[in-house]
Order: sequence, then C-alpha cells, then structure tokens
Amino acid sequence: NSMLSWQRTAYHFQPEKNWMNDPNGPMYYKGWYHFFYQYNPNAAVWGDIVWGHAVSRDLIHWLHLPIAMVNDQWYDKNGVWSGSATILPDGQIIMLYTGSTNESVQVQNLAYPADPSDPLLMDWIKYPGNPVLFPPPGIGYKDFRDPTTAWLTTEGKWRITIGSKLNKTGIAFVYDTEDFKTYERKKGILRAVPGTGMWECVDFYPVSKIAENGLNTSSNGAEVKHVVKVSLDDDRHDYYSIGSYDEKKAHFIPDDAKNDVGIGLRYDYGIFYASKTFYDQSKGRRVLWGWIGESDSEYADVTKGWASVQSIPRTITLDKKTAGSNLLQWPVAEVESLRLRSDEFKNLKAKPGSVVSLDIESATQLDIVAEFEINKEALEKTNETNVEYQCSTSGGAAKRGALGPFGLLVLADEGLSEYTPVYFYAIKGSDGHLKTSFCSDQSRSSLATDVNKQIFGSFVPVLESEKLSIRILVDHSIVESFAQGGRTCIASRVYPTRAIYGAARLYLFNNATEATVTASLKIWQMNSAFIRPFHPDQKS
Ligand code: DQQ
Repeated sequence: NSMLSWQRTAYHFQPEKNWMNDPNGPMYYKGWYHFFYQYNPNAAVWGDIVWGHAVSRDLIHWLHLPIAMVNDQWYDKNGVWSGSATILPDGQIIMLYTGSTNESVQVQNLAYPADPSDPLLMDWIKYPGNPVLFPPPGIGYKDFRDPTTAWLTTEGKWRITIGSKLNKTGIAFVYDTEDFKTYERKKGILRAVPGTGMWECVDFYPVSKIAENGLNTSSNGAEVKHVVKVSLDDDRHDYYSIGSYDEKKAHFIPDDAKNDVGIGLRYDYGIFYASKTFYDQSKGRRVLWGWIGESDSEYADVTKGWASVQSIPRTITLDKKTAGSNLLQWPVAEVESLRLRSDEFKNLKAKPGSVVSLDIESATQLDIVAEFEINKEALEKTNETNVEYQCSTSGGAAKRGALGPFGLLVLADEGLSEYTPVYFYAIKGSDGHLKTSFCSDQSRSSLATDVNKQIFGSFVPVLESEKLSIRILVDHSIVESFAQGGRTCIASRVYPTRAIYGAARLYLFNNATEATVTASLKIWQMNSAFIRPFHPDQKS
C-alpha cells in the first residue's frame, strides 16, 4: 500500500514484505556477514516461521538470499524457531535452533551448511538424527527454547545454555557436548531468578574489563566479566546482568544483586527484543542485533504488508568509566558510511520554555550528535527534591521541571501537530547531586489513533566531568537514541502522518523552567542503504 510507504525505513534491515521477528545465527564467514531471522513468508503477522537469510559486506548494505530453512520436518513442523551459530576453530559452522514439533514440543536441532566452500551459505542440511535435545523432565514441553552460541570449557568440551522456566522462575539450563549431537546436562544451572517467567533468547558472553575490543565467546580469565541477557516473555524486554562465571559449577553470579538476570538493566528502554550478539572475528568486536517490532495496529501491518525492522547493529563493550556497572552500546562504525551533507550548530542557547528550529535540508533520514550544558546559575540555584522522576510516568516532555526536559523534537512538522521529543530531565537530589533521566515521548508523535504512544526511558549515569550527550538515528518510522555514549538506549517506532518526507523538521527544545541550555549539534543527512532482492544469476 503506497499510502503507507513512508513508514518503510531507508537504512534499517527489513525484508521486502511480510513478518519478521528475532535475529538468528548472526556470524561473519569468508568475508560476509550472515544474518538469519524469524520470518513468515505468507503474511505480515507472526506464524509459519522459517529462517530468512541475508548477507552483507559491512552490516549496512544487504543482499536478500533464499529462505535458509523451512518447517519441513516433524521436529520443526510448527516452526523453525530461534537459534545461534558457533564457528569451530577449524572453521566448521554449527547451527543450533529450536523446532516446534508437529505436537508443539520445543526441541533443539542441529543444522550445518551443505557446502562450506560457498561463502553465501545458501544451502543448509538438517542433521538426520534430530532432535538432539528434548525438554528435561519436569519442564513444560513449551518452555525450552533458543539455544545459544557454544563456548569452550577448559576441559575442551562445548557448552551451551537454553532458557526455560519452572513455575514463575526464569531459568537457564547448561549442557556440555563434544559433537553437538549428544549432550550432557550439567547439574548446575547458569542462573534462576524467581518472578521473571520464561527466559527467551538467552545470550551469554564475555566482555573485557580493560580492553575496548570484543571477546570471542570462549574467552575467560581474570580480565573478563560475563554478561547474561534474557528476553522476558512476560514483559517483552531484554534485560542484562554483568557478573562472574564459575565454570566448574556452570553458574553465573551477578556483581550487583539489584541487577540480577531479568530484573535490573535493560539493553534498551523502548522497543527492542529477542536480541543476540555475535563475535565479529574480522574486526575484533562483539555486535548486538535486536528485533524492533511495530507499535501500530495489526490491521495497519496487514495493510502495509510488512512488520518489524532490525536495529542498526550495535557494538557492545563494558563501560570502564562507571567501573563496569553497565554496558555501552553504539551503532557500528559502518553506519557512518551513509553520512552525506552535514549541518553544524555551535553553542545554541535555548532559554526556559523555548523551541528553536534547526534549519536543515530534510529530516527523515538523519544521524544526529548533540551535546548539552545547563547554565551554572540554574544548577546552583535549583533546590529540587523530586527524586521520583520516571520517564514513563512523570508526564513526558510537556511536564516542566527546573532542570528539564530539554532535547530534540524529531520527526516534527512545521505547526508542531506531530513531534517526538528525545530529552534529558535532571533532578537535584537532597545530596546536591544531579540524577538524570533520558526519555523518548511518543505521545504526540502521530495524529493517527491506532498507534501506541507510550513514553520510554530510564536513568542515565553522568559523570561530574561529562556534558550531556545524545546520538540519534532517525529513519522514517524508527528513532534509535543513545545517551552518554550508549549507557542508556531507546528505540521507538513512530508513525507521523504530516511530518513525512519534505515536511519533516527538527527542533531543539527546552521545556525547563530554570535551566538555560547551551547545545552544540552536528546533523548528517543519511543516504539509503542498498537492501537488494535476490536474483538467481547474482550468486557471486
Ligand atoms: N521467538 C521465537 C522463539 C523465541 C521467540 C519464535 C522470541 O524461538 O522464544 O518465533 O521472540
């Protein structure tokens, strides 16, 4: 439907049509990034799930390939569900995925490339001895899915973890294997956290305490911390925990009990689910993919003929400046190759209650980098004690406080009938310290009535010496925002009806009552990525 075509993104990954959900089996192989995804070839709603497949040289421009795996076996009749790739030291590729059987039992299956010399990995073979794992005794047959990438134990075995639940306790089982065909379940469990429900798409990986590069999934040692990520089926968000991994006990212990698995920190405070990392051995980095669904109605999805995009892949590192208490996520450097002309604004002053138009050519495909400073007088004078501020419940960008909100209005129209504020809101605690929130308010994002208009966000750590900083990627119907170098991230889907194409504008706003804000910005127009359909003659 061409009426809705402005909602298609220009540089985020999405199939040509129909429904997409979780990222699957991402990896780098023989010069190509491979991306598989949960895909419904028949409709723009979830169902009939197979593995879509695309390849890229740079994680930005993509070539769609034929479907990699379809639901043609009894053990995956009800869906070829999520899974992960492991590249063995000799270059062999192991793919493990969940099959929903003809009786809807969740089992784990093994697959491998038919021709490892084909860099595009077009054809896949399912192991004739599938399934390789059934739900353990006492576990619901629909509560056992999404095997991880395997990592090596010091004994030289391969180890994986698989999410599940026991009543309302989320749990991750651990298995060791030598050949990926037979498995031994470890007595220890990776982690179990009461009240968190089913753990989908568990991810487990090391991060370096000292280096900026990413680590191979098997890395371990004194300079390493481990991360467990779970996707909570009950609240549809991805939570991570940083801590220590005890190999002997096959057990993970969080550094901070408040941030245990599934209860504390989130990768993203907007729409971002079923994510998965992989180690990119070509660039020595760990890269995160996340599924960003729609927040319009199912009827609208069917009408437009497609649903969901993927995040711009994000590199993941441990934040050394906050003593490793959070991760940093940042769009892969390759996205900067799409930057075209830029406009720069230096030291713009925004008085309390002001909106400043930023005169740029077009505002639907942008990469924005901005820094903000609150004037000293306001910081000293203010004596606010409202320490209860929460982005989602404190009134959004319209609610004025002494030191916030201020930030940008993206995907806005001239008359401000539609706009999406991405902003900071600072509170001065009784101890004199600032506590800063980073939010995205969708409540005025569209005149349409059938779209979700929640307000997203959370706290963001800001060090004494730091300015406030934002990076925003705007791409028609998606806004991905990163505060303080990626400590707090928010992805949102917005569906403007007026702020589209040439009518879209960008504004600086300051809705604080006391703070005067000085802002410096650089704004790039973004090129569209080539995301090309497959033609059989296009094989190499
Ligand atoms: N999506 C897959 C499951 C996974 C869920 C099915 C998470 O394997 O648990 O499409 O979105």
